[in-house]
Amino acid sequence: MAASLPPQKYTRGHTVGLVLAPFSGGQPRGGVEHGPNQLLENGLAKQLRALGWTVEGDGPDAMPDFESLRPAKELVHGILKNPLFVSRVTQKIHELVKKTCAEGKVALTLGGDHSIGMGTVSGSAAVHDNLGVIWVDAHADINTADTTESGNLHGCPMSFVMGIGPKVEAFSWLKPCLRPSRIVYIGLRDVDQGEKRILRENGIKAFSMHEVDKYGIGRVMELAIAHLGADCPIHLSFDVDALDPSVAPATGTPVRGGLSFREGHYICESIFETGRLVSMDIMEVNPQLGADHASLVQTIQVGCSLVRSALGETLL
Ligand SMILES: [Mn+2]
Repeated sequence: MAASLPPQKYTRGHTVGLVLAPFSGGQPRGGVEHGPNQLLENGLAKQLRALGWTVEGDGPDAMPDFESLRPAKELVHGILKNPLFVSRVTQKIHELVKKTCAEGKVALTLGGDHSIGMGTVSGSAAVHDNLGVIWVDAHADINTADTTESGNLHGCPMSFVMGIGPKVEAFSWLKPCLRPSRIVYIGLRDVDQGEKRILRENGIKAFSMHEVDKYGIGRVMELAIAHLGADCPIHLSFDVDALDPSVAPATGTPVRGGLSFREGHYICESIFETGRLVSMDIMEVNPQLGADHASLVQTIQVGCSLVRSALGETLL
């Protein structure tokens, strides 16, 4: 089908390379590893093709088996859970995202828990100079091995890609690849004390729900994109828990007072309009959580529609 999509500045043509990340080792709840399969079963690839994209990576044998990467013996680093397992999986994802971006495609990673962001951000940054990251989340996910109170690595990806905090031996492959000035947060409302200090000390731009309420999402996106600069490639990492639990209930760490359905979609639409989206994550869809089947279906459908909006679907 002929693409009516406008040209994208940093990619060649209109090809999406899917990176499937059925992984839950960065947090304690089972189920989130089924996120990619559920998003695909809901027709995500077909929906993107209908928008004019060529979609790769959804073949019958595409789903990777990360269990084979589980180490027989874990490394110990304080209270961190599964550091070696998370390291091996995120390194694999890093390689897949890097390869996809190097081929001039948009890398779309379907999670899985947000520890996967270590691989996606670093993989995209390995190809795209001056990458700007828009991290849409209820949480800052910027704890270090020192500040984490849970030991769950899905709360740590940002500090790991920035290279702040103590070195963790298991992650020797992960080199610092993101400066604080290249990050914008949107949707924060549940930030740990240690994380608040890190955000402050590093001068990281963050639009919490307070700023979304105050300025409106339109102004927030203008400011967010202006902060990153008018001409940089953009990585969007969208944790569905950024949305209000009434919009996306089937997720591991829901926090009330979140983004509305439209605010979430507006974020995606305005990033597509820049023509500079080079990679995207949709994370923390957990089909085993949520009160009933309807909340599961609702969450998966909203995950798909966020991706469509980021890849050019418009209301008119
Ligand atoms: Mn997150």
